[in-house]
Amino acid sequence: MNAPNGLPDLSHLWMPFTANRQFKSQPRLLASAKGMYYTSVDGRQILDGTSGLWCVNAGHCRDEIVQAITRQAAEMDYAPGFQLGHPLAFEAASAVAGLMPQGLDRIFFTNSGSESVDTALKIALAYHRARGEGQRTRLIGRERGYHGVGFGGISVGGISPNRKTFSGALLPAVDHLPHTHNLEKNAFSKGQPAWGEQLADELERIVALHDPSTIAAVIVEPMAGSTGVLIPPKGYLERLRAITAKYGILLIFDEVITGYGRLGAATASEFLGVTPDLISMAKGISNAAVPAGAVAVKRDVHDAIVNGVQGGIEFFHGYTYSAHPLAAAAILATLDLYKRENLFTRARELAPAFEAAAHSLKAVPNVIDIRNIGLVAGIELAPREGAPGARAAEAFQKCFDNGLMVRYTGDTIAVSPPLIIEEAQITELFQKIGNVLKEIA
Ligand code: PXG
Repeated sequence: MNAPNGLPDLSHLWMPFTANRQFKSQPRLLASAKGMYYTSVDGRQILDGTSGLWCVNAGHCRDEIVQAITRQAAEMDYAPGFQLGHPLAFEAASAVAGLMPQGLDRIFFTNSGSESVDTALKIALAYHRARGEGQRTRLIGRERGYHGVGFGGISVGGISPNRKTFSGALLPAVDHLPHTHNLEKNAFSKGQPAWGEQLADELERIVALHDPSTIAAVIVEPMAGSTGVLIPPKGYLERLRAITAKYGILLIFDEVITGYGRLGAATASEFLGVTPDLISMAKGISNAAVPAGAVAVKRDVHDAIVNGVQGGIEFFHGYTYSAHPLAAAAILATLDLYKRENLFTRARELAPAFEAAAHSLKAVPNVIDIRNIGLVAGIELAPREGAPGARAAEAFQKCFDNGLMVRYTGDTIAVSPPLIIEEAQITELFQKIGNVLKEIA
């Protein structure tokens, strides 16, 4: 039933990560999307500066993906994935494996980033157990890490509001590395900041404290997206890799945001030249057209588990919708589109213009940092006295009113447009942000 204002009844839907009461008093509803633009229910065109929620990397409603999903929905809507299969699931796994770093060619499908993270953590535990090191149960995350909302993900994650309500029920054996954000040392860095490699040595301290024989895995986002675009200092990930390798600890890169072209390569791992043992992914894997996620696993990790039992099920884990036919069809069409249009290379080639446009806001009032890598930028604002986050929240709302979608977290505005963005749209995007920031100064 439509309310008098033409909107549906908003009361029943409990919205995720949203101030529900506030939203419903001032709703922002989207009606359709094509290419670089959303159209709001009141008919306004909105430039998508965030690829939806970092996921629509090839732009919206791409014909090839729409057709693939439509065809598959009519052909076979669903096939059980336990003890049965369907060809597209295997084809999609091969296509994903083809984009992963050398050696990470065993693929487990999920439906979301949260599921991918929890799956990766479980694979790490299963791997050690299969090798007779079942005492390795400790997981190491990082402050300001976001790994979704499963109990595993919030336990290794480092965002206190996501944890505190559930604090009595988090995984028991978890520790955290310090985050790498440091404005004093690294403000206005372009690409990877110069300072901070030694923060990886904190892992040595944690390993010594707990003893390496108790630690299963370290999980980090190569670039932390949700908590404000935190870019790894030069040498930092390399050092994490060296320390984990030294102690037989698995390294998991959570590439839910960085996967599929965001930095200018298929993975951050490829772009930054550091290869983990597992990669969790979602979002761009299907261009968000159908919910999908996956974990790419090094072959010897997979083999230790799958060849480690005499017979029967090797890994007691999976989802009703792992490799759902519509997801598999969307993944295949999406990966094909990325390849055909060279979108990862395109992102890499656009990155310098994107960087220049982002850093042109340096002198704008209240901008205390601009950081960027690939087609991602974070613009950090000075918090208002006694009201952290308020300035960025206002900027978000004003941008939306001015036909631009951005994200904000704390007082950082995050920009991560579809990889099909044109240079003129990059200019427009940052000009709009600049104008809004001057207006609300
Ligand atoms: N890991 C990472 C690194 C993520 O960024 C997840 C896991 C969880 O994925 P699902 O599909 O379960 O939501 C994410 C999700 C934002 C924002 O505005 C970021 C995410 C989701 C929604 C908003 O920064 N990242």
